Amino acid sequence: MKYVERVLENLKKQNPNEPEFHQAATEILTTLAPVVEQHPEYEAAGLLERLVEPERVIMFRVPWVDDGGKVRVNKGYRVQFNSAIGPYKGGLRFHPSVNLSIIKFLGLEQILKNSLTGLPIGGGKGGSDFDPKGKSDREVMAFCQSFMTELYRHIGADTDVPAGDIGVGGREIGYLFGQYKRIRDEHVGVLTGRGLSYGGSLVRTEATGYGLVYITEEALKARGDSLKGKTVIISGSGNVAIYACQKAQSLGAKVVAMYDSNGYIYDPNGIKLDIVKDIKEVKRGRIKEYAQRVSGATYTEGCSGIWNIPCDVALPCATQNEIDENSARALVKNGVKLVAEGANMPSTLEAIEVFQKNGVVFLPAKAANAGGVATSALEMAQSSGRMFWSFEEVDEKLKEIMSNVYRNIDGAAKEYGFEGNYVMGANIAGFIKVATAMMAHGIV
Ligand code: NDP
Ligand code: 2IT
Repeated sequence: MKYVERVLENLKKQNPNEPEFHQAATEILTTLAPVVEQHPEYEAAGLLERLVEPERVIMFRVPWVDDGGKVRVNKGYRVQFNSAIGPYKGGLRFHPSVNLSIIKFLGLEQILKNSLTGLPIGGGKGGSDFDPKGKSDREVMAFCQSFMTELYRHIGADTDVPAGDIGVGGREIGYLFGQYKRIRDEHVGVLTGRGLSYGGSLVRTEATGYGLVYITEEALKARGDSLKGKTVIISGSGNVAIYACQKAQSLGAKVVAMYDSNGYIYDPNGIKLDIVKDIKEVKRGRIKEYAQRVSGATYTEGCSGIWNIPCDVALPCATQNEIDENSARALVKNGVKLVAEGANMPSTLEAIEVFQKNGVVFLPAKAANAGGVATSALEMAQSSGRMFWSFEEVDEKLKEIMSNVYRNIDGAAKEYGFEGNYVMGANIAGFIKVATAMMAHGIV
């Protein structure tokens, strides 16, 4: 049996009941075969076995008191996956579906994504099964303070730097930072996505969505095309979706549909983003309200129907496995030209195959959404340098990073004989830097 197959089989045996982790590992390991065949020293050094085993997994109890005086207990996680090229870096997700499998798939993806940014950041991820939806600000604060009261001992500006992800935005980062600072008596860059008044970076809020659209435009440009005049579908209506929509619109695309976890809106005249922002960012409400406020727009209960809407470009920006094989077939049938993943692992393995077999340009998450964590690394740089860069400066760096990511994944795909296969290109290009660093460090 080949090295990658053996490692994958062992991983499944040693980590049963972790389907999302198996899925991410399968996608990554199967594409690395051509590289490890060229480098027999990797197998001798047990490199892949070490890559797929987190350096450290922290699980903890998070007790807090709700507004009714009732004691609640949630699970807290931080998976410190790989620190070969820099301190652990990756978001925290607060969502009722969070479990160890989900945090491990996100952490594994993060290692290669962070490597692709070209910046010195290792891979980590964390979170909780806490659901911020419907909670008061005081309840969210109580939860965040309790979460940080355990987490603080495991993180640090040069050790592990968490940030946001699903359910963790500016409000949560503020409460988490406040508690860290109180316990440690240190005002340092221990979290990114901080507010601008206490060490945050301009563009971090917009970065993932903007970066996604920058790399999309880059891929279209390489094909003599652009987003101008394209019909676009964006799933989700959170941080990534909103700023992807804003940038796509500013480049002349027409975004016609978005969703939240209850259902989707379709607006053939083009989404009015200020209304989505008011509903989702200001009121923390439901996207359904959009159809009541905008004439000509419709709301449909349930999410998967969104992929039946004809479009040129699809930007899944909500969550894992939101595009399955059938949804991918519907997109292809309706003539989709490009799919770029704003969310982490939004396409199933079967969906990716459908896109690739039908000539759809497919930009995988670890490349396409790397702009968020890249800008987090720029926030870290500003923190340690005690500097503050202008919006234009950060945005320019983000653009350059995304263009380099595209060039690297395109180049790696070509070099290994898989031109246009950006899953191969992204995994290989991300892996090589991490592997080189791990080999230099010896067996650790
Ligand atoms: P937000 O919490 O801001 O938004 C998440 C959006 O996705 C919401 O509209 C939410 O709907 C929807 N959603 C969440 N879970 C589901 C589900 N199970 N089914 C349908 N819809 C769902 O998160 P972000 O925008 O930050 O993150 C979105 C994706 O992007 C995630 O996959 C995340 O890992 C990834 N990502 C985020 C980065 C960042 O910088 N924030 C960076 C790179 C990737 P509702 O409002 O109903 O909950
Ligand atoms: O998935 C991701 O890359 C993020 N949620 C952002 C992580 C970060 O550290 O900015």
